[in-house]
Amino acid sequence: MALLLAGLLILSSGCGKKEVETTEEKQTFITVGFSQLGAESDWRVANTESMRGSLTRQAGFDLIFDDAQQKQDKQIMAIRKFIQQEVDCILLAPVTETGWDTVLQEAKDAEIPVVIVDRMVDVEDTNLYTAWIGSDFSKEGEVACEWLNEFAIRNDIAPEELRIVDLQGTLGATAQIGRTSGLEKAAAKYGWTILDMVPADYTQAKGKEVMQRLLSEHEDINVVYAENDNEAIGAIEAIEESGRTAGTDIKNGEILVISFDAAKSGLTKVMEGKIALDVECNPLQGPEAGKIIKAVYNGNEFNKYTYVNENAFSCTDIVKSVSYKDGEYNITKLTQEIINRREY
Ligand code: GYE
Repeated sequence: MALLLAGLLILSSGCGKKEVETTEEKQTFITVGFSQLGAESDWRVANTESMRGSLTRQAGFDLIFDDAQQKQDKQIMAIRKFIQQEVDCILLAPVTETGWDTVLQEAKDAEIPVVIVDRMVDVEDTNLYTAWIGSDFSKEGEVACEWLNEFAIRNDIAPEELRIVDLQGTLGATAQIGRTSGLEKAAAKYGWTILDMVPADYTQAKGKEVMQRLLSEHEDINVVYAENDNEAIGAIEAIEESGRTAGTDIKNGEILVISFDAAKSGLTKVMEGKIALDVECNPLQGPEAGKIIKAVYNGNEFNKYTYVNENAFSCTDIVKSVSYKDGEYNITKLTQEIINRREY
C-alpha cells in the first residue's frame, strides 16, 4: 500500500500578512507490479498503454512497470522484485505458457494475488493465479480458417490447391498455440497443403526475413497465415520485393494474406486489399484489469476468467459470416471509418 501525503498551501494576499493553511490528506493507492513481456508489436504497445492509462494514480493505483524484452527469466526476476517490494498485486503478461509454477508459488506464499493478462500460464495448480483476462486464441484461429474454407468454396478453389505457409508467433505463447492449432486442424479437416510453419517472433523484421526465405524455397505459395499484423506487414514487404502481389486473386498468382490483431497498421493493409482477413485481438485490457484488481483488493466478487470482445475484418464481402464451434461469427467488411476510430 502506498501512502501519499498531500500538502495544500493556501496563500492569502494583502498587507504583507501571509496566512498559511496546510491540510494534510492521506491517500491510499493499490500498488501493482506489471511484468509486461516486451514491446514486439503494435498490439503489445497498445496493451501497455491501456494498462498505463487505466492503472493511474487518479484511479487509485500506483503502477510499477517492467518490460522483460521477450525473456521469461527477466519476467521471473521482475516478479521476485515485486514480491520484495511487497506490492498489493502482480499483473503478468507471460511470454510463454510454461515455467511459472515456482515463481507464482513464491507470490502465493507472500500472499500477493497475481492477475494474468493476454496469454495464459500453464501451471499445475490454477490457484496460483487469481484471475485471467485475455482472448480466445483457438477461436481466432478457427474463425480465420473457416473464413478461408468459405472463401475457397465460393471462389471455386479446390482445397488441395491452397498452399499455405504459417508465420507462427513466439513458440509456446498461448496466441501461437491457439492460432497454429486452428490452422493444423482445418488443414487436416479440409485437405489443405501446409508447405511450411516457421516462427517469426511476432515482429515485422522477422516476418519479412522468414517470408523472403520461404518465397525462395517454395515458388507455389498462395496463402500466408501470419499470426499477427506485424509479421503480415513484413511478409507483404517480402512478397512485393519479390515481384509478386498480395491480394485475393490467387488464381492469377496473388498471395492471400491472413492476419491477426487488427491494429491500425494491419487494418490499413486490409483497406489496401493486401490483407484479405484480419481477425481482431483486443489489447485494451486495462479497464477490466483495473476493475478486477480493485475487486480482489476490496474482497468483492469477480470472474476468474474474462474474455474480451473481438471481431474480424475483411477487404472482401465474399464471406460475411462463418460458423465455428460456438455458433456463427460475423465478419465485417472494413471501412475507412472503422480505421479512423481505431485507437491503436
Ligand atoms: O497477437 C501479438 C503480440 O499475445 C495476443 O502477442 C498477443 C499477441 C499478439 O505480440 O501481436
